[in-house]
Amino acid sequence: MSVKEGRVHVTPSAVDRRGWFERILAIRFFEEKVQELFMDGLVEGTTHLCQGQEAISVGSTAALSDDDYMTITYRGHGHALARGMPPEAAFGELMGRTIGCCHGVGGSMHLTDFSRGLIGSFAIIGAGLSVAVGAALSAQRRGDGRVALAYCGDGATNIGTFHEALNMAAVWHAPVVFIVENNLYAEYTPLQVTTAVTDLAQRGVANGIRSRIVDGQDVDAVYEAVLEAVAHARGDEGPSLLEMKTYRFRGHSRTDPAKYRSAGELEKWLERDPVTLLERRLRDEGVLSDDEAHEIRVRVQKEIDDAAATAAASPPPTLDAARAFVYASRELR
Ligand SMILES: Cc1ncc(C[n+]2csc(CCOP(=O)(O)OP(=O)(O)O)c2C)c(N)n1
Ligand SMILES: [Mg+2]
Repeated sequence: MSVKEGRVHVTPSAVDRRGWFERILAIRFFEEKVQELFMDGLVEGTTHLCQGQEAISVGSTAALSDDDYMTITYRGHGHALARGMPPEAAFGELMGRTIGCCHGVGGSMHLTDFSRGLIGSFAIIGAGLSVAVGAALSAQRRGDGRVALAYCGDGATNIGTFHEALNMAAVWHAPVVFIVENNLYAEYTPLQVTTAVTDLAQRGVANGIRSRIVDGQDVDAVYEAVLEAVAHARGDEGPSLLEMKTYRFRGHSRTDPAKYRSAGELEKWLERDPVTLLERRLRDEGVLSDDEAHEIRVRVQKEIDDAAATAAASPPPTLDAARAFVYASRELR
């Protein structure tokens, strides 16, 4: 199911896809728990949930090798979990506990784990794109075949850095894949108010980058598109941009009730819930039985609840920790 040593396995196995179902559910349950913890005052600051967009995290990370790079955004809980971050490390970071992936000093918008190629999660929109181009260029120089995957939202495509990163990647033929998660809103503003084009893939084309529009609700479609783009990048055929059409089921952040949506819009998108779509397809194909689906749901929910409890029992960092991680050690390079 992955791209390794130049081989591309396009057809994922039944075992792989059952694994995707577990992962997509884990992200959905994780985000529901985060909202609960936030309302209970256990998550400080803010938090940005990704319900509705989980197929993108799961499908895209499934197409990567273990040593590839990823830069993600503040809406990145799902990406970190899909990349293999243990839920207690993600919960711990959100709750400011030492068990957190950044020892509890980063918070919700900073889920980073170098051991998994998660080289940064960025609150400044568009910032991760240029970092991914840099990582891709480092791989190109070393000739180690690594690829960088950079995620951003639709709003980020109006930021100067977006165009700078795309242009540099195109000019230098960087092995990077840009994934634009077009969920139709930047904070509380609909896309058409801020952006003159409807299909953001056009912006890749304008920068000389191979670009595609992908159904972001369909994990199989996401996997296939990213697998192809990654194979191009690894084969020295340059960068790609994939515009994933998607939707967030919750508000932008915290307690945003998302009253700015048009009537019936959420309901229309809920009909294409990525979790339901995958479950229905796996059942129709006979890959997942009713009993198996039930067993997975119960097990994954328990794993998420247990992880939240484990994180909550972890102590907060001491003041020394604030100074301890300011500079990178040589081992991180
Ligand atoms: C450079 C910069 N400008 C403004 C902001 C404030 N801001 C935070 S999220 C956001 C909207 C981004 O929308 P989008 O890129 O579509 O991502 P989404 O939240 O929908 O995932 C804005 C403007 C910021 N974080 N960084
Ligand atoms: Mg958006």
